[in-house]
Amino acid sequence: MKIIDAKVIVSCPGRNFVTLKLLTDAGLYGIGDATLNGRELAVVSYLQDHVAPCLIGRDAQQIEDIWQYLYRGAYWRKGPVTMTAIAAVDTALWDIKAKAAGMPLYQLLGGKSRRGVMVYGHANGEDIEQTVEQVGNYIDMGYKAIRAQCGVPDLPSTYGVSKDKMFYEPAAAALPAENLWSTEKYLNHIPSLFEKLRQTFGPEPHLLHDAHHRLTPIEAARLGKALEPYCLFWLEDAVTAENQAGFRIVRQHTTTPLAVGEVFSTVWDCKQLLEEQLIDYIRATVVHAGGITHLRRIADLASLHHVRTGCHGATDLSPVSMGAALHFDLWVPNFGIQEYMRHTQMTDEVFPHNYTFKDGYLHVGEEPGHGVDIDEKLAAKYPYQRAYLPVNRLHDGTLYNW
Ligand code: GCO
Ligand code: MG
Repeated sequence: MKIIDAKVIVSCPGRNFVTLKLLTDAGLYGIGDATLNGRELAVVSYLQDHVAPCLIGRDAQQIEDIWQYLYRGAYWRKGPVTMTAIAAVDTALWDIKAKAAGMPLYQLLGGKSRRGVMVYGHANGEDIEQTVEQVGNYIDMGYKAIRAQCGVPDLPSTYGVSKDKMFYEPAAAALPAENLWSTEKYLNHIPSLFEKLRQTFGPEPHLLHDAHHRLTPIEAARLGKALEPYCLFWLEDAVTAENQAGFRIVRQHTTTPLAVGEVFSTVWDCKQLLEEQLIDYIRATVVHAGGITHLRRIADLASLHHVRTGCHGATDLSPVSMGAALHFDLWVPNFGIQEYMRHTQMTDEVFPHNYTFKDGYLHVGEEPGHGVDIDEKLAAKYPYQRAYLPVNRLHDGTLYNW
């Protein structure tokens, strides 16, 4: 079964998405997500100019060989642009293989390890009261797990807090917005949010929080300790992880479970974190970590060290990523949780899909493949719009982590 065409489709139904469609001479096609928030066109060029010419004529069934060809064969390894491009090819090839086999993708991976995929939603508010109300809404919708983010007094905008409560979207179609950040104000405020959440909702709902790489290891340790009485499911991205050894300090001080890795692109980004058991959940996902083929290797290493998966699932990952991740989640033995931010109706229409939400779980359909398609005609109606994530500065103007 030969690959005869590789189409890169850019569409902006409210936000930018890059999609790869691989077509074969057997009449089957596969779809992969290639979206890298704020750097979308770099992946488009990587795919169109450098990858597509090498794919034409290759056997679409040789997923592993093609993966190695694109990773080892490129000489320049790793990095988010490369690994997102490889992920798109890999996801499309798994889609084709599953369609050829007449099976939903999870069957090819080894079948279901669970009945459904537990997901967490995003509740956020400008203050504690509003956030508590939003968490309540998610509980009413049936969610078992909710991430809670809250505005910080005296900071005009805070990561994770949006005007539109259901569809949080941090990228904006302009040059990067500049936000103000104060770790001191944040650390003084956040524990009271979780105190209030536990008082209101009791011990049952899983509560999560994302510190979005804003803390140093010792600050993260302080936050983890302060949150211990409220038994979080996880504290996410407390510290940037370029220096993996930095997590040792956090780990030594707190029993709050730690999650990290939405920006990781290979197993090398988390090798030490996993081998030293410095984290509890690995956030790498299909689209940014080299596709199903590589994510499986990360999950296998994680499982040796008691680390479970918690795939990134923000709205800047297209429904194609979500569909593929759900098949992965259904199979992976050391599954933890899946992030699920709902896409807008406009996005859902461009990407028809068969996954459905019920009682806090997502379920995939039984159609062959990963179950997500692209409506190319509709996609063409929404041309690319340059957009960026914000940047952060401290009070004195120093550029900080966003
Ligand atoms: C999350 C993330 C996102 C990211 C976004 C950046 O936990 O969902 O932190 O909100 O900011 O995916 O591209
Ligand atoms: Mg995050």
